[in-house]
Amino acid sequence: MGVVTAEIQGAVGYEVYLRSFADATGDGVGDLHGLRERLGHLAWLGVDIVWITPCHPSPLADHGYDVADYLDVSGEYGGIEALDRVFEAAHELGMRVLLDLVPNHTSNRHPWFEASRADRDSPYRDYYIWRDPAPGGGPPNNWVSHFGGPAWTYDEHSGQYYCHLFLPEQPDLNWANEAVSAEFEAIIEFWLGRGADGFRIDVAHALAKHPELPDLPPAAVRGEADPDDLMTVFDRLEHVYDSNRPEVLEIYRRWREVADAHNGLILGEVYLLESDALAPYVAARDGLHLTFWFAPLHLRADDADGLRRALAEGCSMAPGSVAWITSSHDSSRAATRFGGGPLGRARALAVAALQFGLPGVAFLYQGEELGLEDVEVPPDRAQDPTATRAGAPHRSRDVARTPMPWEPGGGLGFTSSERPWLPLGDRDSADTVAVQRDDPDALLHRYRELTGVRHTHLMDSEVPVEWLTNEGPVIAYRRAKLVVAANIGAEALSWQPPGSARPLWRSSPRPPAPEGTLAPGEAVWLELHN
Ligand code: TEU
Repeated sequence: MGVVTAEIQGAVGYEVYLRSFADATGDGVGDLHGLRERLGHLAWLGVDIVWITPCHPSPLADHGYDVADYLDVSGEYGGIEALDRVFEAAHELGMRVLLDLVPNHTSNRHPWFEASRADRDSPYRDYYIWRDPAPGGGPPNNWVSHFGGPAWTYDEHSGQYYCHLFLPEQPDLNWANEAVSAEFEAIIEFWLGRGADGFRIDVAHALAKHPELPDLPPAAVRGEADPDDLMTVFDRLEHVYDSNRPEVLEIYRRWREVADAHNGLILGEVYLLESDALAPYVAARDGLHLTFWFAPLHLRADDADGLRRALAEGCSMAPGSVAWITSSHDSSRAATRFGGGPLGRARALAVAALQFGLPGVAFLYQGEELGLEDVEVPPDRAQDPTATRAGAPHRSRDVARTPMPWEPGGGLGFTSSERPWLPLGDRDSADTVAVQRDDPDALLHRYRELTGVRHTHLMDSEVPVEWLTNEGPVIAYRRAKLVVAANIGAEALSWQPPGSARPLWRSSPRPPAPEGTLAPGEAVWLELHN
């Protein structure tokens, strides 16, 4: 399976949404000095791999997912030396650092795009996807942007359209051009040589496009688009030519060689919700080391059967190659999605407990360890382009991106600024790291114990997962002597392990559940005696 994949088995990952993690400079925006000062929290929690969202210079049309220079770090975050210090401090604490690599598109302010747009004869013209208008005028095909509207913008100056699967400020690179491949291999070499331990690869499924850019067929089953929600148009098309093209796998084969030469890790944000489609990205163990598996991130609170299926499907891919995730900066937080309040928080912990017993890497998103719920962001404070531009405020990702609550008081220990870039929301002192650390009953300690049992009960990724329930709100499985069970329903249910066992970890429901039952949202880890 390769050195890196073997080394990271059983690891715990953590997503740092940099702008909202810790602000050391008092400007209301999180930065790398702030992150370095708070790395001790992550080490204490048991984190092995820290993924930092993009920190490169950017006009911030999509909060850093529009990169203007891949080889530097934004001054707003402290510049490149501040990132060097983060690498050093993380390594001293035994943690790896993954940068967020955005290879599907650049910023429209990247010098490559500026040169590409300025002159049709520039060598950079072919770094991007330019096409003449369709025969009667208008965009070259029916592709649409994730954020609504056509995936094409007309450039008056050069008389052609350019392709963008996200905002017009995020022009898509042309991965059929060898020069683009060479640029990214150099970028990967640069950061691995400078102290990064690998990359989370943004939109990893979409880099290669069908060379003829044919129209996309309509999706078979998804009904009519909502005219008030531009983002629904994207879901009404079958993404067979703009996504998941076979050529994309070749890109990761090349990156894998570069990464392995530096003991670096490549983790794809491969946003494909069927395991059959996703498996080829990791199956041959010659491409991505790891892929995120997003199916568990789209479930309703009470959909136990869907969750069981999503977990089992995740296990059906190459063992040890899945990065498990229940929350991210792109989705509503798990505690909210699973119903909010004490039950929502308990279910979020229960789902984490299920994922933490599985092979691969289990990720937490900042604040998940505190049981944080979404924050409602008023329209006049909205930042996310899905809210401000795509006509889909109810889909705004701002709700999961508000600042991390470290300590009680004015700026919650996040900032000394009066006006953080996103509001702090109605967090109370019991939500903060400092208060939860002092309270042995707080969720933070349950998450920390969970990372602990994951590490101490590490087993070979080939040890199969045997499902102990096939239906109903109790999800339980066994791997060798380990048994993990969770009740994600709203009622207490009776449940017995398949033999005598000693407890390794429990989610401590209040009031405690009687012997032989699991309370709503309760989860346990047990070790069978034989
Ligand atoms: O997200 C890409 C992506 O695939 C998701 O936006 C997905 O389409 C969506 O969650 C479906 O509901 C990445 C980043 O994580 C995101 O923050 C960026 O906005 C986006 O890429 C563009 O770079």
